[in-house]
Amino acid sequence: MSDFETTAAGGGSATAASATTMSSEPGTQAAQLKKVKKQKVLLMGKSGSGKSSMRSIIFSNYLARDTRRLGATIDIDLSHVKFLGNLTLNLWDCGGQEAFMENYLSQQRAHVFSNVGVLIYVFDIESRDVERDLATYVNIISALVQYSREAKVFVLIHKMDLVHPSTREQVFEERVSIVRRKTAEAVAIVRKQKPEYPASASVSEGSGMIPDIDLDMQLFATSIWDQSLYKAWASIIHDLVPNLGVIETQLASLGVAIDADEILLFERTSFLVVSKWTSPEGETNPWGDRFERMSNILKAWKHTCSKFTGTPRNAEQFSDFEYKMGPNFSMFVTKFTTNTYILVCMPPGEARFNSAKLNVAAARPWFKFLDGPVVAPASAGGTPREGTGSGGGGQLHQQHPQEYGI
Ligand SMILES: Nc1nc2c(ncn2[C@@H]2O[C@H](COP(=O)(O)OP(=O)(O)OP(=O)(O)O)[C@@H](O)[C@H]2O)c(=O)[nH]1
Ligand SMILES: [Mg+2]
Repeated sequence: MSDFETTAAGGGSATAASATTMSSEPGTQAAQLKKVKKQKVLLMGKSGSGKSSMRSIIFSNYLARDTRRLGATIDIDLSHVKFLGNLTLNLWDCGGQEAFMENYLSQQRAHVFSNVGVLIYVFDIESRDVERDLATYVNIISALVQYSREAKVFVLIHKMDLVHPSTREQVFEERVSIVRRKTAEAVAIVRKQKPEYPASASVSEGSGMIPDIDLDMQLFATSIWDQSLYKAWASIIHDLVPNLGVIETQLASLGVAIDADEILLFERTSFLVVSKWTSPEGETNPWGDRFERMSNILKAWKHTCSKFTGTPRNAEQFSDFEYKMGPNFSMFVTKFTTNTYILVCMPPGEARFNSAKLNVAAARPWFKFLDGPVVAPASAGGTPREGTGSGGGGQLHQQHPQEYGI
């Protein structure tokens, strides 16, 4: 088993009640919940740009400072990361030394670039040879477009901690426009070689404008030394998670039922945010980066627990975390399903808090599908909010706002 293989495999014994209750087309949804998705994820970029560091922090509980001890990756380091119960990421961490890169682009071209779901390309912002880095990037994108036209591309402008905070935004924006331009060039090269590809692109070379290319691409500024890493990786996994619509609908039902301001669902090993729900009141929160901050804080908390208990970092370090901020707000984080933790943030009030905790526990069976493919669809019941589900779920504990004494 790979060093990076997590142990979050789901039990697979869930009932389908949770999913079927919320759908207007229960048959379609139940079929969806049975699927196990595998995704080939390529992690590429120059040697020393920080690929293995990120992977180790996100999926293997490394501390940022531990990454200094990582050696250069030789050829391709392949790992299978189980994410929730029904998604496996086949992570190809491709060593970035020049000889390896040339090999991926020549002898191993079809092997490396076929059936790719996601390409994560990492640029070291401190690199001294930007032109060369960009030339390699163009070659990689050309190979990707040639073999996996549907792949999504995430470009990480990495080691941003090395740029002075006052110029970070500007440096990032400049790099974004260069990378977009180079991407358009790469796509144009492939189109020239393969004229059968539809020419929906209007490639505006040299303009610095965002060219209209049919390549799904997002760019992020990242650093292993802050929460930016979690923002980028949460976006990467977000689109890959199966049954996202079901998760979102059910989180919303739960949030409304317990009068929460916000609910976040985390994957238990990486602490990446899988899904979230925010009430209209919660939307007024001015801290736009609070999601990735919470991932970072909870991961650090987990490491602290490990340090003080002397238990391995990979072990499950806590099951409950409560924080009551006087008259401002209350929150708790609790183990939810086998593969997830849930965070609930709400207005203050002891009764409201206790009731929410009970209701979250009662709602667990409706989210069992997060732990593995659903095996036997059960008959449709009520929604978690209605508390009438027949899939082994408990009743939600209903309380009206006035009962909370607010
Ligand atoms: N300052 C800073 N250093 C980083 C960051 N990310 C990684 N590093 C450092 O960069 C060095 C190289 O990181 P690796 O993750 O081994 O690089 P790699 O891309 O996997 O390199 P190859 O395996 O050779 O392709 C390590 O010493 C890391 O500690 C970052 O965000 N900021
Ligand atoms: Mg490496």
